[in-house]
Amino acid sequence: MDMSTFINAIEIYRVSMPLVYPFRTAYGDDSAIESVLVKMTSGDHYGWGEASPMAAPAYSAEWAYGAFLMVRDWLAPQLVGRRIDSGHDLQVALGRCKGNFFAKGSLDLAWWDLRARQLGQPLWKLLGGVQGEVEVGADFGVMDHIDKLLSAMEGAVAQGFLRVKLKFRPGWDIEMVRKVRERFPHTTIHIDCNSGYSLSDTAMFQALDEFNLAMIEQPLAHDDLIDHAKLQSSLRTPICLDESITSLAKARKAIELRSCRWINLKPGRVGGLTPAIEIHNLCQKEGIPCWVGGMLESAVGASHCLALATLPNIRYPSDIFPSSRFYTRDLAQPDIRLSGPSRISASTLGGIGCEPDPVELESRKVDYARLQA
Ligand code: OSB
Ligand code: MG
Repeated sequence: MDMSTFINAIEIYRVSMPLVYPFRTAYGDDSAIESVLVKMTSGDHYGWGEASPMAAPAYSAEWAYGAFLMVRDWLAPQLVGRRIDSGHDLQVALGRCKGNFFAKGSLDLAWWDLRARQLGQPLWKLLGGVQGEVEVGADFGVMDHIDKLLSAMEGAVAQGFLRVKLKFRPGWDIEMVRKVRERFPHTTIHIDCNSGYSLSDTAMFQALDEFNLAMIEQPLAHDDLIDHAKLQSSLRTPICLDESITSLAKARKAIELRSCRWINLKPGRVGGLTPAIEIHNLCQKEGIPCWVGGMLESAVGASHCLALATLPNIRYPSDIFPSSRFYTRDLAQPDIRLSGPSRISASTLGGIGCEPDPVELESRKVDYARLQA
């Protein structure tokens, strides 16, 4: 088989996917997820990628419409009509453009799916995964009342979820954790602050130490490493960085500065699977465990996350959820389902093993572009 990958065409879809209920975090409330799906074609083969930076530039500086334009006008033109034989080649080709990690990530993911389909191999095996079934957690956003959260948690614990992640923001904070801990003294719990705090909140984070949280995800600014190092040195509870880790270089600096003891790996946030694997390998060497985060992607993006989560230094249940958690009908099929309590299996088919349903894709489509060699 000819294993060179000449990129004949790239198609880009901006879609809006209504959520079953609004997702509420420290950075805002969303009732639909805007996402960008990318189809990369080489000869008879194709692969799918996804960028899901959210509709507004509130989680990071990127946003879905911006990512669509970025891929259309700057990134895809660097690839179409060229041979791209590795993730490294692709990153070099896109490297002239600064930042825009989610946008770059959509193309990197599409390339990996394409390559795995060309080889007729499941993506997780091509990435070097150790086993096809991964551990996943439950997570809960901000709710109207603590009783709603407690009963939702009862359900998750009864279903056997191995850990629960709680969104944490001013007004839904330490008192919420106190009540949850009272009711669930032994459950593995962590909080995600989505960069809602500053060093002036150090005393509050120190007070959280008594609740034995598994970690505190991204307490401080989205682009900070230094204040996180200061905060970490004053806490027993480990800090996990999410937003702050946008590249291999940032991961190296975070480790050197001791800004965190865990890293939440999101392929989109770091520019794709190629840099995500590099960060994973660096963390493994440096003794920093990782887990995989999600952005409420369709099954396309979630399947890439699943493949990444099969790597050996993924040591905490990941934020990968059954499609029904967020969507009445997933844009892609087959959708994501639990394979057992707190477990999801990566597909045994070639590539990521799923793709957008054409009817669903058409009905969710807001913008479309096609570049051809
Ligand atoms: O910070 O981890 C985050 C979802 C969208 C944007 C940012 C984040 C999240 C999550 C993922 O928390 C958890 C989930 O998919 O419910
Ligand atoms: Mg997070």
